[in-house]
Amino acid sequence: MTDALLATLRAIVGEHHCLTDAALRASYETDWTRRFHGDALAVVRPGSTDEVARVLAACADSRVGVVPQGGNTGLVGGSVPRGGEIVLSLLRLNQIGEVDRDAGEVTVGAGATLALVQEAARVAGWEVGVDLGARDSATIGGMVATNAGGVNVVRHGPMRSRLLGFEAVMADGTVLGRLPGMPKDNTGYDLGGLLAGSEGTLAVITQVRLRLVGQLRHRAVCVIGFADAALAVTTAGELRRRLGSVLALELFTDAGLDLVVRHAALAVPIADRAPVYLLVEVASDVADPSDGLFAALEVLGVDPDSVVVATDEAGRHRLWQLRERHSEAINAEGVPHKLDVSVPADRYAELVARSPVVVGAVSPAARTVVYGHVGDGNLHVNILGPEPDDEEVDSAVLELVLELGGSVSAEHGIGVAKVAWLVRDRGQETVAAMRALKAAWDPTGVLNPGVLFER
Ligand code: FAD
Ligand code: 2HG
Ligand code: ZN
Repeated sequence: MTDALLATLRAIVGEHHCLTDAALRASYETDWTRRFHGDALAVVRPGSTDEVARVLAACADSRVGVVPQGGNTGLVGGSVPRGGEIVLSLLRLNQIGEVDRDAGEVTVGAGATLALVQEAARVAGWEVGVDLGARDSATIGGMVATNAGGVNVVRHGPMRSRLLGFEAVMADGTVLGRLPGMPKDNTGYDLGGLLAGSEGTLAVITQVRLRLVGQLRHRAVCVIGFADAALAVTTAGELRRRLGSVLALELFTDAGLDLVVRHAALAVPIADRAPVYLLVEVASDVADPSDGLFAALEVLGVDPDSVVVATDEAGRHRLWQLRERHSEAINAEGVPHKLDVSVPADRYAELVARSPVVVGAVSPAARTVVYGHVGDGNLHVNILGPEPDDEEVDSAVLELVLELGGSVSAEHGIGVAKVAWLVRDRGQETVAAMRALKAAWDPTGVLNPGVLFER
């Protein structure tokens, strides 16, 4: 049966795009953190929507699981096989259509990387409106599938807000969607919105129409040092309330900065080190927004000596590196446990303070490094030390998050890492409604088995 399926898949995508050799499969089988890994029956790389449809129909007929994969930068184990599935790589669907300059819209293949789509949008005088550190590898299809967030959610919302139209293939090979799609379209259920965040469990996204945002040419970035997270959170909230120009509000700690400096070999342009830092980016299309930022900081009583500012591109990039390179610095130290969570704004500082405490209580030798998108209540709790399959520290942090009224996944998704927590977070009734959707869209359960729901 397996041989027959492989022969069918080779006939659909061609010999060179059906990889069964272990060495060729390897990079598709392990996730970015190295915490999640599994063997695939084969890695299949279709070159068109029609090929995706035929591959899916063949796999559904054979009851063989399919793991859709874009850039494989996901952090919850949803993009790599668990054992014996087909990895369906969408990277060849990487076409980028012409940007409609008047409408500010573009249609792109699921496998186009964020960085290339950002470039195409910029050349046409627009911006994607979503940005994240994995931009060179993360694909638009993967970003829709995870409803990716990133650093500009506070201004433009997550990936779902950028989605105008889509094309996707259901488990049985049926192609559905509407392209180009329109900003206003109330013809029944918002299926594109449903696919955003579905993590490859409902359908395989093949094309996406994005609604772009206007370019913000005048920008300033500053990093402010604080004695504790509570002060940083209050300042972030005040800046959001006072300044329409806020584009990013990010938090990191001195322990994280130490790691970044060590591994990324960066000079730190901060004279007075502090326990906690707030990175603020302001941006405007009409005028330099830094005057407004300085005025707001003064009103808030922020000590000017605790602030480092950059308005030129190189300087802004230097400051962003201090925040953006946390993930790679942590990866260089070991295989991390990553808890991407969010809590209501008034519990954020408590989460920052208590995360290392609850981790230390169950694993005294573990190291906890926190950073995140404070403007969205989103904290990334990274833990180094415990073995990859030792879940004690994960449980300690997620219990704390639920106690604080938060979400066990803010932007990375549930994947396989947090399946045990979905019911705890959303409740039996909601998860039953989700399972009903899954059963209707994928009755044989071949799409990303083991992701989102407990088997
Ligand atoms: P993959 O990792 O390949 O897949 C992710 C999930 O989507 C899997 O479940 C997969 O099955 C499914 N999938 C992929 N493509 C498709 C498709 N075409 N159709 C259906 N399902 C599909 N995430 C954030 O939200 N915000 C951040 O700020 C952020 N920063 C990051 C920084 C770094 C350094 C790294 C390594 C990751 C970061 N991420 C961030 C996580 C990751 O980049 C995002 O989750 C991204 O959306 C994944 O895109 P991908 O193409 O790599 O998808
Ligand atoms: C970020 O905001 C990403 O940098 C990655 O979402 C978070 O590494 C992480 O835990
Ligand atoms: Zn993030």
